[in-house]
Amino acid sequence: MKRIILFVILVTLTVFGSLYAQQQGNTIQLKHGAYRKGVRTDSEMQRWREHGLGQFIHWGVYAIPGGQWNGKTSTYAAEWFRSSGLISKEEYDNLYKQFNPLNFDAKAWAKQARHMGARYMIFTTKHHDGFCLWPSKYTDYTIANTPCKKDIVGEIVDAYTAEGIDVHLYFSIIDWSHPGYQVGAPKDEFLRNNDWENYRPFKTESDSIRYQSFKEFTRNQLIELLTDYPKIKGLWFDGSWDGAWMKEAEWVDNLGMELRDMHPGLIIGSRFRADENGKRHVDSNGDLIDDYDQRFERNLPKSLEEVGGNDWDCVMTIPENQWGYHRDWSLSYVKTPYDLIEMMMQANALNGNLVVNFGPDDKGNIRQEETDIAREIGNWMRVNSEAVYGVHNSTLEKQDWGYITQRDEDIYLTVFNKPMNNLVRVKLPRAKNNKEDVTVIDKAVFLINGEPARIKEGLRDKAGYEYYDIVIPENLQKQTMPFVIKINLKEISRGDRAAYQQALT
Ligand code: JFZ
Repeated sequence: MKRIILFVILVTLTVFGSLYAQQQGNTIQLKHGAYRKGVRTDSEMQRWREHGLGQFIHWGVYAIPGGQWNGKTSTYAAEWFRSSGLISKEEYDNLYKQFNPLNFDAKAWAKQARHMGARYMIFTTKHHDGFCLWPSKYTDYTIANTPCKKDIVGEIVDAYTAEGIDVHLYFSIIDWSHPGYQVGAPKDEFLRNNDWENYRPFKTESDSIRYQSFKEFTRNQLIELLTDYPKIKGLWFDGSWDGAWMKEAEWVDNLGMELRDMHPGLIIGSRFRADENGKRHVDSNGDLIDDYDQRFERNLPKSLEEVGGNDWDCVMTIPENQWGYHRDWSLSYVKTPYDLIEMMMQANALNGNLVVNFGPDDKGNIRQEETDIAREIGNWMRVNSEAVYGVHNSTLEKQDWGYITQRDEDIYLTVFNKPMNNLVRVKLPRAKNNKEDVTVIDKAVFLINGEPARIKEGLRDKAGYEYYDIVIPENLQKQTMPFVIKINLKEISRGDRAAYQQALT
């Protein structure tokens, strides 16, 4: 009998044990996947999360043609000009000999970024063409061999850091200038067969051997950047979709650890490495690789579900798809300060940062349109940045008039679509003690002038939710830029609700 009981217990344990394991999701054991579930909680990452707004700068020798050559205009992204077909590779690769940005003034750029309200910036140390804006000792294709000779990266890091703006360095894995760099066999070859194990990025053995020198070169340059610019906060990688790089999961993973060891707190986005199955950004188990999601390039998420609980930023161009300087901005729609502020609030309301890209010209000037945008965003931020820095998704449900952000008990309603009846409707959450209490608006004030807002009597829908309307006063009805109403909620007893409503009218 005892044996039978023991047997039954064992069977029960086994069955429930395996059911439990299944419920936990069949996670694959990965050697080079994500090392963490959920977000980083250290102070460096906490600081990054609170930036709200950043600036991206794409600068390099592509600013010389600025999208045009011999009277012809490229519709390609200006920083891809080498591939535009309008210039020979040879001609492009000699442009650096003319790179002489006499008006470059890192301090002026940094001041402008601070006035705009940016809390971090990302700077292209080296784009796909391989030209280095710092005097790298591992190649001759650098700023040191131009008439300019300045250490541009060094000046940027110092100037921005002095303005209180954290610097992250953009680094392209793809490097067309290095003899060991092989355009790994097209990734579609892998995508067609979906057979990662047998995917071979190189056509020949010697390509694969030469690639070793490229890997060493890349490692040397990254170590050099961290050694020479210890003030930086993070690395923003690009071009890691290259098939050869994606096949190097172990090597790249080790390199990442080496860089992190060198620079405690270093922030690396999800665009650096793939796991051993060639999965980028998120690994084969769906977990985010490295510290924040870089997938929302020029494409904001629409909901918190899309964000999946991760940290993220969205880098955004001002024209449609131009990162580097393009002389001709008539090629596409050019975003307005209003558009960019709206994108920033959308990002902030979904726990992300918006990063606005600037592309200075070959003289080192920031174009007039970008200067105007920086100034207008800055003017707005001076009044409303409370709704931007250190905020997160609000417990209040989004409404059609705009976006809602929150910091502790302070809730910020940023109104973009001003309702024609001049009433900003707020749907209030149920009180925690639902039976006896109701939630009401305690305080409401317009950030633009500090004036308290008038609240109209509450309505209640069939599901028992309460709605209150905030009245847009006459002096704000003609306001064309978005404005912010800061509110606080409180819970009062149902009995007091009548008195509260009475006080509103
Ligand atoms: C890359 C670069 O090729 C481009 O020149 C620019 O530097 C940009 C910031 O990054 O372009 C990309 C990279 C990834 C996507 C789109 C464009 N993507 O994931 O959709």
